[in-house]
Amino acid sequence: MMGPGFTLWFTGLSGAGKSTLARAMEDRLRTRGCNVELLDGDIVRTNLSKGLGFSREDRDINGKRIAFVASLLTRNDVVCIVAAISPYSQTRRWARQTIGNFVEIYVKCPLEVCSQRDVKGLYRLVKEGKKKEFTGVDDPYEVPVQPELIIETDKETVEESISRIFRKLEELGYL
Ligand code: GGZ
Repeated sequence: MMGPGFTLWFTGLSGAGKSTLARAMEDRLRTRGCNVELLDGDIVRTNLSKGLGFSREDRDINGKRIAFVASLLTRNDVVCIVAAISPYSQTRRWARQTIGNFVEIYVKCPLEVCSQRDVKGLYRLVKEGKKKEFTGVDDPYEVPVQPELIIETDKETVEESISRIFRKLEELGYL
């Protein structure tokens, strides 16, 4: 299937479930015949954004690079899925304006739950004082004011979330 491209932009804390939802959406959309590309923050940071840190400036540069690539893909009718903390409203607003067909999904999960999940052991390092500037702990996360959708990963299953995202995409006319 070819259709108008759009970007599905997942934002939220580390461990909130962005990558899980992004990969599930990638699979489902491919099954439907869409051309899909996934830009995941931690993967982008090993190549496109190699060398960048976590200062406001570096996170902003990272977000803008992702948005730039997403805009190229989107205008060529690819469905681009982004999973990046993208903690600053200003950067997300820039992404929205640059990309155009933009669906912002706030992956909401309390810090305590993310910290308990600690999928990568990063929260533990933060607690031990071995990691600084960690989003939600000693670095800001600006909650999205008007995202297209809010997914609460501590309250719903991945299946439920995926269904809600599909319904939203249909409602918005992308699918
Ligand atoms: C937040 C950090 C940090 C700090 C390393 N703060 O959950 P993860 O591990 O796999 O994904 C996070 C990733 C953050 O990259 P993003 O590109 O998504 O961030 S941003 O949009 O803010 O540029 C996390 C890991 O890197 N990580 N240090 N200090 N997350």
